[in-house]
Amino acid sequence: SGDSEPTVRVGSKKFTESVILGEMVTQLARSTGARVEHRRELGGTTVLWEALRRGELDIYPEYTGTLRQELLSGRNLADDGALRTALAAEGLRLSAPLGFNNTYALGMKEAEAEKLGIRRISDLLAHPELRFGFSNEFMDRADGWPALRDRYRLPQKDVRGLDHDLAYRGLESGAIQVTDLYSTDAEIAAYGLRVLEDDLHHFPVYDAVLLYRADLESRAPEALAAMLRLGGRLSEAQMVKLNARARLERVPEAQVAADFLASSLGIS
Ligand code: PBE
Repeated sequence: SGDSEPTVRVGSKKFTESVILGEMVTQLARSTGARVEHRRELGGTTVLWEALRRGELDIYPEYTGTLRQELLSGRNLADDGALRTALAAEGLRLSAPLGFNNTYALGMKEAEAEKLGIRRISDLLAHPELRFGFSNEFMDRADGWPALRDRYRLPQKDVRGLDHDLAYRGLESGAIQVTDLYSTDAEIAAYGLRVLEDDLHHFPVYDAVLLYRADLESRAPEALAAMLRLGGRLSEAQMVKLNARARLERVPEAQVAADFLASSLGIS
């Protein structure tokens, strides 16, 4: 790599929380003087994973459940050590958990769920006419719609894929009645949505982590140490608030990240 190559290449997935976390990591690495590039909203989970493995990225925010159920599915990686060992074989490492779980969940408008008597995902069996709209990635992930449908024997046929950021407006307009929520989305409270109980425990825990190439340890040790300071620093309530600033108040992700780093880690 020549002089024009940045030392650290950060990636983020195409949704707000991932971009905020990518910005935090970027700014932390920059605070050590490193040259850092953030490839924002690069794509879905598979795109980020492949770019990291090819060496086109050095680090991006990921979730433990996504590693276990989707990226490394089919192996028994239930305990932490097994997951870390499987990643090490790919030249990859995991940070400490950042401190929050962002799980998938199914959601409906509160009033509609109440009227139909739906509290649990199992309750959807009695309502085959409901219109489902799922984020595109959820439509074909190993932990997504096909597996959820099989687990619960859900009968719905009106099921479409859509951009996650459009799902909430779809619920508002009535175009769809059920969608996959990300549990740290600020819209859940803002739109008054009911989160259905996953009574058969389909979804695993999705602890947020940083996933990075092991070679960063020798290539950019100071930048890496700075980025790893994010471990344990974000509660679920905190992440929901940060998502709310970006999504509901339309504050740019870089600003949301900068304000958080200044107030929580004293970095400016
Ligand atoms: N998640 C839930 C997904 C999107 C929503 C955070 C586990 C992921 O990015 O893997």
